[in-house]
Amino acid sequence: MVQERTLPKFDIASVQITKAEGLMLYEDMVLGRSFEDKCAEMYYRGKMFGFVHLYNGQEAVSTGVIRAMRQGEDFVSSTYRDHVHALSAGVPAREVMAELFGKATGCSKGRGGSMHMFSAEHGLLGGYAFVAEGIPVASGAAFQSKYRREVLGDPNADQVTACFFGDGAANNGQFFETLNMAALWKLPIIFVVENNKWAIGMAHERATSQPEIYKKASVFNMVGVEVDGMDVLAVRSVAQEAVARARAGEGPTLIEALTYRFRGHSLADPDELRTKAEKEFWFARDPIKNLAAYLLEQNLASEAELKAIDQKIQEVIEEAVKFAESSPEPDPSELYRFIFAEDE
Ligand SMILES: Cc1ncc(C[n+]2csc(CCOP(=O)(O)OP(=O)(O)O)c2C)c(N)n1
Ligand SMILES: [Mg+2]
Repeated sequence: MVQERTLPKFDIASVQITKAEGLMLYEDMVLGRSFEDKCAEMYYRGKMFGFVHLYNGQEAVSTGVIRAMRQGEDFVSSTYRDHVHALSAGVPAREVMAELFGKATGCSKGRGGSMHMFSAEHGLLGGYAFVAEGIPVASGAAFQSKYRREVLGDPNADQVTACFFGDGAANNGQFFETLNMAALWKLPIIFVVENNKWAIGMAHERATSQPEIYKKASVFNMVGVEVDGMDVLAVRSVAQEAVARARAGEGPTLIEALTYRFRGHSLADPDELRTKAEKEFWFARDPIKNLAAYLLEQNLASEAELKAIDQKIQEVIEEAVKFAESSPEPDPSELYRFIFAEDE
């Protein structure tokens, strides 16, 4: 069995968090998990088609990073594993579910499906199905913020972009080319690699000469940090530093979050390659259970308050499914719309 990489230590005593912040982080992660569980159910009931990649287990990364940013102002780019990034960015669950059902009310008007969540309103630059495809797109968004601020003199153009991708994507050429430019031009961007140890059935260590991805930042003269991606408070802490660095014009950061997907690569994957011991190592580090325990121990929440959030989220998810089911299909007469930008 492959030895598990040692998760970086985090000084939990350094955390300063209010009750409201703690509950917000908990609610966002529960929303992500419950949404994905419902998705699996709906997929197996034949409500959605094509590949569907779930995010269970990785919630602390989405919540920790995106909830350290400005909702609706900053930008987020994702991969084909994008539902939960969309939710953390504030896209309503009903619009994400409707997109999965291919309905006209979906956030991409039913044209994208699972792998192509998009919302201009929420700064969501899209889910991208080609591995590493979002890296240059996100960097373009960061470039335009910098250009508007420094060249066009717009003081409000201080948006930060978070660019999420997997360990597999970090072996793709676009990663190297784009990180070079982003560092050279000091772009306001955070590259977040979600190292879940696997690229479909390829183990990261088997495919990668230097598996510690954060170290690759140094060759671009960029800050690189590794973080326990199962600990939302740790992720949030490194994300806050990276956001501040980007906003201050001090350039990009590469964050490597060590995490694990609790399900197969997609809902079509029987998940037979990963060992039971490996899965159990990571299941024991469930980020939602971790945060719940912390909030209870610090008297930042009671069992009843956490239960009330779980209940509220169940209602949100049920409503999202009803909305998706009762929404209309896209009208065939609109087949050629939304290919190019249109005037509102
Ligand atoms: C350019 C490109 N090559 C190959 C594929 C097929 N493919 C889909 S997902 C995937 C694995 C990517 O793994 P990783 O980046 O670690 O993301 P994860 O699925 O673990 O979130 C591959 C090779 C693709 N989508 N795009
Ligand atoms: Mg991976």
